[in-house]
Amino acid sequence: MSNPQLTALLSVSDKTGILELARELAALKIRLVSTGGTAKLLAEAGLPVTEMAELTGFPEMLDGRVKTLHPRVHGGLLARRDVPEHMAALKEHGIGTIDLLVVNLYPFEATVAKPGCTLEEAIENIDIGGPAMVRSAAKNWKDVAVLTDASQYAGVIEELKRNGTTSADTRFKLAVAAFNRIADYDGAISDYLSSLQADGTRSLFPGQSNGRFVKVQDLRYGENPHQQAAFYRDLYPAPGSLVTARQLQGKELSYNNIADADAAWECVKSFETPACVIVKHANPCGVALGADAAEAYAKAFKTDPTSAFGGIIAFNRAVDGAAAQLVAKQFVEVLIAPGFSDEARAIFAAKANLRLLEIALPPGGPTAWDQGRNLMDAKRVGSGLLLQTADNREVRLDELKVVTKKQPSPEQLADLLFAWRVAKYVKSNAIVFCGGGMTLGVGAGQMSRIDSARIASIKAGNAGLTLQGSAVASDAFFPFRDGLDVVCDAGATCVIQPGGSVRDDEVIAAADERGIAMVLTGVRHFRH
Ligand code: 93A
Repeated sequence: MSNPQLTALLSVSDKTGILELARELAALKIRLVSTGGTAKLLAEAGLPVTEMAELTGFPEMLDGRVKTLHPRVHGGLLARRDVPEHMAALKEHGIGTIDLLVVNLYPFEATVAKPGCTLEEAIENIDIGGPAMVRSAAKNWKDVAVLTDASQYAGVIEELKRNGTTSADTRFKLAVAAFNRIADYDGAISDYLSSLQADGTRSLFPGQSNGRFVKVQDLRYGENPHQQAAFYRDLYPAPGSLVTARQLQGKELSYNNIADADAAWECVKSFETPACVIVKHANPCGVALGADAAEAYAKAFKTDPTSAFGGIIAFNRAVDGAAAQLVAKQFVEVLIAPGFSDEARAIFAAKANLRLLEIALPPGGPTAWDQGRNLMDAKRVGSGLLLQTADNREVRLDELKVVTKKQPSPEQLADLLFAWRVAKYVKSNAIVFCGGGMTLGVGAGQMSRIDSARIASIKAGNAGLTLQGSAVASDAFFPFRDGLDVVCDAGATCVIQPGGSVRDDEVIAAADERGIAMVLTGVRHFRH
């Protein structure tokens, strides 16, 4: 069935599928009106098409900036067919109705995504006439069908063929999709321009999102298979952040992979010397320093070989053949490093599922990357959002305060600072035993500090490691001496903790009584 009175206006930048659509419309005896490039394409294909200039009586002008901004277009789109005065006005001014609008916009997003895009190029790709028509048509959805994406063509054609018209339900859905598209488009323009100053230089810093995020990819599912999920990044990612990773091989990253990879990468990049971090369920289950990547891995693995199975492993040095050979012995979900040698790539190539992520370390070293930048950390709660600046606080050696009679040796101080750095990346309550530049026992995520201490000590025992003479970090103060007694009983001889409890005196006296050294950081690292 066809309706000879129907008119379709076609004006598309992305011409995918437009010829097929136009052919179907023409076959349904729908009149085709089109703008320059689109009209040319249709005419060349032998389709009957009215040029926009013919409809408006004006040539396209100002380099195409004004093509469809005309009452003959907007009157035809906006007139309510059920209001006699509207129809009379159209008649009076010789304007025909437009019943179907097919528009996709100047490729603004793709243009600004190109490296080296100038402000001028971006500006020329801001579509004015397209969104104006889309808005007119979508506002008048009761009478006009508006198509803004090639994926909609087939369904509409099918409906037109079947019923000679589109249903109100279809037109409403198309109108909603149209306004969503315009909102996204305007959002992209607003994001881009907000990031610049008039001379084209940046006004946003890396790591800033301008309150809007850019979708990286849809994910197969969320934390669990029944949850839907997607991955978004800041508008301008901080150099060296996870979103700048290049995946070299392996299966698609999952929601949990990304969360754990971030935990592992953030932790490992906080060390200056070669380090390896193994993460399971968002917590480090092995962290170590070494002369090279292979040694760091071997030590990190020793902390908790059981948990390391199926873990996420991150290095802050390129992975060479020696390290790759060791890692390849265990089951790994994701491996992250600033680089991989050819030999390492060849070894991992045999493990097709293993996801290899390459991320350049942030320039300027582990702590310089975030200086002066307002990196935000977000957490969804109910119908709200908790925002805070990221926990970028690093404690320096000269900030530590020894509060016990016993002074820590230089080796102990080094282990304490190492333990402290690791504890920052362990979920609270965090108790981390360390020695010789490696974790010996990690107690994470318990509701009581004393239980975290007990668990850390049990885990060290299970891994066959001794805690005699170990250094231990607690992410927050000991509220009572009982937690301290547990770590001393386990064999710790020095402790690092923030201090600040009303019972600090009791805890410090207990440390003296047990003959251990204790240093306070004055900084807390809760991580929930
Ligand atoms: O420069 S515009 O903002 N001015 C207009 O009046 C106008 N009308 C349609 N851009 C305008 N368009 C856009 O032209 C459409 O949104 C579409 O993306 C493009 C199609 O042009 P052509 O048919 O010449 O390839």
